[in-house]
Amino acid sequence: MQKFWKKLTGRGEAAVPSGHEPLPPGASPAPLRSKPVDAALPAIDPPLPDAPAETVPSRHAPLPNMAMSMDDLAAPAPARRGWRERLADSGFARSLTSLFARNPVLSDELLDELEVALLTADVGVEATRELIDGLRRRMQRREFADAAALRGALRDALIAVLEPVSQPLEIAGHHPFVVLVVGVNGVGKTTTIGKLGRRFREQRRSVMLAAGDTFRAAAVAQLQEWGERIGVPVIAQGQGADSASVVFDALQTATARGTDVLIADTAGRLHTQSGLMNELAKIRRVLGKLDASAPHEVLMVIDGTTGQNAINQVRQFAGAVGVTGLAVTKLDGTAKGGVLFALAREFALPIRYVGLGERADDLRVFDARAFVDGLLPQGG
Ligand SMILES: Nc1nc2c(ncn2[C@@H]2O[C@H](COP(=O)(O)OP(=O)(O)O)[C@@H](O)[C@H]2O)c(=O)[nH]1
Ligand SMILES: [Mg+2]
Repeated sequence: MQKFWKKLTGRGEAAVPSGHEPLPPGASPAPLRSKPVDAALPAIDPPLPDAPAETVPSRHAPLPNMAMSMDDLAAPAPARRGWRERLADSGFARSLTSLFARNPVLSDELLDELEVALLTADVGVEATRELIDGLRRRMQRREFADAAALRGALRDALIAVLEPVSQPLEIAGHHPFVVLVVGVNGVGKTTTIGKLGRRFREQRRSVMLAAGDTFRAAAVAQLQEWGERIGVPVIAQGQGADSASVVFDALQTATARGTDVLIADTAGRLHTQSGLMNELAKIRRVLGKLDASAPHEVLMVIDGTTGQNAINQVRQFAGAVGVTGLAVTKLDGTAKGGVLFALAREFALPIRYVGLGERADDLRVFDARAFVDGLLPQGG
């Protein structure tokens, strides 16, 4: 650790990119289109009968915590951009690219700088030590002919950490399949629900959303806006309603209508932390009254820029509601994306999805190889 801090305050700082450098010549950000996604999606659900608890939203004013308009967010990208393209701008990828460019020759400095890069990207002390010790041993045994060979070994070692947790969410065996989405405020729960709903719609599944974050009025409106965009019903009772009763109603309605997937939003912040954990536990309990196997997935959303604090968050939510899968958002542009490795090592929970941007199609099924290859410089 001492070495790490020395490096950070010394020349090792060069390994930490600003994340705000201009795009390289020739690179252009993908153009944004503002075609509403409903137009592109086939109508799947029959017209819905009026239900008392269901809010069918009309137009909403722009929502406060959204960086772009809903049209931009929900519009499909002209072409699905690759992982490498989305991750290349991330601080983690930049730091790895720069350290291999500065150290073309195999050396102890290269390994030292790599250690700093991993720690800075929040891979975590333990996971970093294991990775670096393994590489150092192999280097001492002269297994690597050059820096490219070491980079190849690093790639394999990073993939080996993530491959076991690269387990996609299978929506099968339950009808409706209930996904309870949890996580602290602002991590991207509601956005991820919108993106997920759209994904399931594209798979021609019927979807319903439950506005279980009743703490803030804007949270309900935000989910309703997504529902409107992706053409799926949203069950809501407005701000201040009992969130467990909203989710209970939603499961009853989804069951009655034969809906394939119910995705429930939840609060990320209440007046007290224990209040939040109690509320989530209560949602679990009431769902279980209708379907003993529900929820079938407790998907915890983590902000990839959070760093090591994500570990504490997962520990807390897993203890209170039994997390079964993770979605890590905002991996585009962050220097902290290494937290995936720390999470994999610490919890071995399946990583279902990653968010590589704010657009509707920027939610990807997690793929360990694509992720690692997106971080490492090309050519090895
Ligand atoms: N860059 C980026 N921003 C994201 C991503 N996912 C969500 N966001 C943004 O994070 C902010 C908070 O998201 P929100 O869904 O409201 O979080 P919630 O409080 O957990 O429901 C919004 O501005 C989202 O657009 C992502 O993968 N990448
Ligand atoms: Mg929300």
